[in-house]
Formats: sequence, C-alpha cells, structure tokens
Amino acid sequence: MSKLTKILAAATLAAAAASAQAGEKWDMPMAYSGSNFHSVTGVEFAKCVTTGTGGDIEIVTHPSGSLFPGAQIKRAIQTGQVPIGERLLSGHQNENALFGIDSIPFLATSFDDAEKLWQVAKPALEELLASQSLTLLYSVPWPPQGLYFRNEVKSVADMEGIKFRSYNNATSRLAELTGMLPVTIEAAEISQAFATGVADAMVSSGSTGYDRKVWESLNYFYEVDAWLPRNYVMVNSDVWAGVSDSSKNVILGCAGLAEYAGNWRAKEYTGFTLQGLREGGMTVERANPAMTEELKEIGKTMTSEWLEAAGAEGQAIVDAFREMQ
Ligand code: PCA
Repeated sequence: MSKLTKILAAATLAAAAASAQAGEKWDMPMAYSGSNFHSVTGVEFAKCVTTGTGGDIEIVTHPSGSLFPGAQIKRAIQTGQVPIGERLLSGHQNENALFGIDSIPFLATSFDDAEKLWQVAKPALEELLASQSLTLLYSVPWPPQGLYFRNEVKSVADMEGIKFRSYNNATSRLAELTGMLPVTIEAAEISQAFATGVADAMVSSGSTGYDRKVWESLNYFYEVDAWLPRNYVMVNSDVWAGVSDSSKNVILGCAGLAEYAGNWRAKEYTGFTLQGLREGGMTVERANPAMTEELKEIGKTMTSEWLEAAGAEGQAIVDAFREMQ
C-alpha cells in the first residue's frame, strides 16, 4: 500500500467510526395533523434537540398518528418501541382518574386557570408517570373546548340521540349525560367520520375543527369554554437515564422553550381558528345562557364523579386549585 492509500484507508476507518457514534435517532410519534400547532411545536422541539446536542440525539417527528395511532403512543413508549412521543393526557383517564384532571367541565375554563391547575397537579402526575417508566418533558394546552353540531341546537333536549364523537372518557360521559351516543374517534379520522355520518357532533377546540376542515360537514360551533385539555411529551425513563448530563440539559432547555412557544401558539390559535371556522361557512357563537346553565349542571355531576374516582389525591389538587381563585 502506498503511503497515500494508507492515509486514505485510515481516514475512511475513522470516518466510519465517527458515523457509528454519530448519535441516536429518536422517532417521536404524535397523534395530530402536521399543521396542528402541537405538531409544529414538536417539530421545533425536535430541531432544537438535534442542533443543541450536536446531532448526538436526532429527534424525528411523525405527526397524524402515522407511526402509532394516538391510543397506542403511550404504550409504545412504555414498552420501549419508541423512546419519545406526544399524547393527549386525558386519553389515559381509564387507567387513572388523575390523568383526567384537565377535562373536568367548568373547573378551569381559561388559559390562566388551566395553567394554575396544571401547576398544582403536575407533581402528582409526574409521580404517576414515573411509576409507569415515563418521564414528563413538557405539556401544552389545547384552546377552550366548545360544541360542534351538524344542525342547530338550542338546549340539551335538542341533543337527544345525536351521534357524538368523543376523544376520552370525559367526553363519552358528557355525551351520555346529554342523551347523545358517544363514538370514540381519533382527531386524525374525524373528517371522514363526519363526512360519512358516523358522527354528527363533537366537543373540541376551534383548532381541531379548523385543522380537520369540519365545515365541510358541520355547521355550528357553540363556544362553551368547558375545559382546556393538554397534550404532553414523555420519554421512556430507562432511555432518559442513559442520556448524558449535557444532552439532558439541552433536552430540558428545549422542552422549556417548546412549552412556552406552544402556550403562546394555543392562545393565538384560539381566535384565528374560530375566524377560520366562520370563513368556512360555520355559525360560531356563544351557547345561549339557558343551554350553558344546563351544561354547567352536567359539569357538577361530572366533577363529583371525578372526585369520587380520584380520591383524596384528586380532592387535594382541586382544593389547592380553588384556593388560588
Ligand atoms: N382537540 C383534540 C383534543 C382536544 C382538542 O381540542 C381532539 O379533538 O381530539
């Protein structure tokens, strides 16, 4: 071998070794469409981590439930099929009532109150997640929840028998208590469900109605501000334990930025998307006072049901939140 060939061979080996260590790829499943603000925030978080760790950890997001549908994301992370992902927190209310803290009707109905509730609930939720080998990285709320219908409704009595798309236990229960028929459907599938008449109503934010162009099928959005559910990003705790301290610092810094930016976007999107629904041809208005009162009564029932299911820990969180009012 000539000297030059030897140098080239050594350089090739060194490059191969470097690329073998050139970082890990973390696939990050997300349930909502790429255009949704949570997904946009996730993409920026991923970029921040990839750049900040100098490529030691490259996060690749997969929106729209394309890698795992929403209902499977948490389990996929717990079982180590993927290291990281995003999910609707209240999607796990059937495992433990605490996960549904953000979906209690009329408990926290503004961004400020939702943030306060989150802060008082966070330690218990972090502990619960840790017991399931999950580490919380950041969480961002959805805009306030209102009611979508194909046809006009003026009272709870008008809701009787309507097929209602639900996204968690609380929304299924709301349907039952209003005489509607719940069918659980992921956001990624709702345009189809409304177009084919599988469902004719739902409770959600203006944001999801806008993302899924529901004006193609539905005609009314009643602003109710019933609650602000949250998404959260979690990492498998074993994976997290293996991350170097410097990369952990970068990831936590990026998570803080993502939470801040995501909150800001959620607020901006509230008005923007309601206007988008109007431009799509929907009637967007506040629910009339009598219907709002009827829904608040149902909210009281759901609050006591939740408190019963969540026990002393749940009661302590709600009490701490109410003391801040
Ligand atoms: N959009 C999600 C959850 C809450 C929201 O505003 C959905 O409808 O699935």
